[in-house]
Amino acid sequence: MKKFAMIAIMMSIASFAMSQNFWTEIALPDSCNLVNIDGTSNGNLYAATNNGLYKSTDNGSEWNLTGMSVSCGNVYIDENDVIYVNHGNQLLYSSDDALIWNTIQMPVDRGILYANDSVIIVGRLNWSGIYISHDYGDTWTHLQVLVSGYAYKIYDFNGMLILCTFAFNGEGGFFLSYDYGMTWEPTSMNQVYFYGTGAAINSQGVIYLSSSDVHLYKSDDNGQSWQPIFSVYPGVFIDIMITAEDDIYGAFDNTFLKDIAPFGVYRSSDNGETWEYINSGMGYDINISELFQSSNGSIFAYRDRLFRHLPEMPGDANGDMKVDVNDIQCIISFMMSNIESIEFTNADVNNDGIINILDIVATVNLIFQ
Ligand SMILES: [Ca+2]
Ligand SMILES: [Ca+2]
Repeated sequence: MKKFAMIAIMMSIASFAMSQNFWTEIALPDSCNLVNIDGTSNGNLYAATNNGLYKSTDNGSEWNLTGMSVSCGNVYIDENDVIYVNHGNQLLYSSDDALIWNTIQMPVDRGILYANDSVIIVGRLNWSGIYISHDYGDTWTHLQVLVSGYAYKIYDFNGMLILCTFAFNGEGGFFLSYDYGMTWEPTSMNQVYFYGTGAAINSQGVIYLSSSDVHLYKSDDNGQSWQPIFSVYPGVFIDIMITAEDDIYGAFDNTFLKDIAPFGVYRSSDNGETWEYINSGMGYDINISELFQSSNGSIFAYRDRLFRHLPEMPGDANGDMKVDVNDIQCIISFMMSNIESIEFTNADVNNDGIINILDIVATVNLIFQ
């Protein structure tokens, strides 16, 4: 207690001012190469890496290795919170938050694209077709919907599946399925040397597609017709995401080198007509290939490095979406060393642009409110 009082006195004369950043970088576990992140409806996050599957229960601030300690191709979590991870030609799944795992033999050494109650589709980054099973892997059907492209991602928008494929010496683009993957039909965006990279749907049911073309495409009739959006478009988005407020986020990396705009994240608040570069806290020319929004509304952007943007919660200095004693510890660490990452806007509880002892007092008040 005496020590704490000393620290408090020291800190009362020191304070740290900083402008508000949109992004906070999150440290990944040592020597991990991140493949992708997905989350369950309770807010837990899972990261597939070369070292295994990591879990975060505090909104990404800390990651711990699960029992799945083999290299993971990618992680996919379905709408029933069943977690799927692939390792070689094994597909492993858990229905209890990654405690117990079951094994499915896949017909290919490739990642998972899609799962729901009765359907599993595998063959991510596989150019000889995708495979579908209705019996948890006892039997597989080979769907040669794309003989010259890489299947990259599948999105499910109210029962319409969108398959994004990368051209591979041939045709790439988007395929649609209205029967949960049994049959697929090409769209008007299927061409040679064409990459379908991402899809997202807004609150009005309008679907947006990102591609290697110079435009986004959108459909307001559930995929029956598509219109290019001729916008001041900064580059080729490798992923897009739409928030509940209908802000569109685009991830831009150096996969397509014809682009000259800075790499990173862009945002449009006018349905894709104009875009702004969202890089504060991230820097310039950071390659971002994936965007993800957790069930509590936090936005994550990553490729080699992981960044997070939080919904505001005054007092939540460490960004775990709770206000407790750990946030006071976080503010103290930040003030003492100025090294610990901090959610500045949340930590600046009294909103005066600096982090000091007054914010610790205000945080204590929030905890005991
Ligand atoms: Ca917190
Ligand atoms: Ca303050």
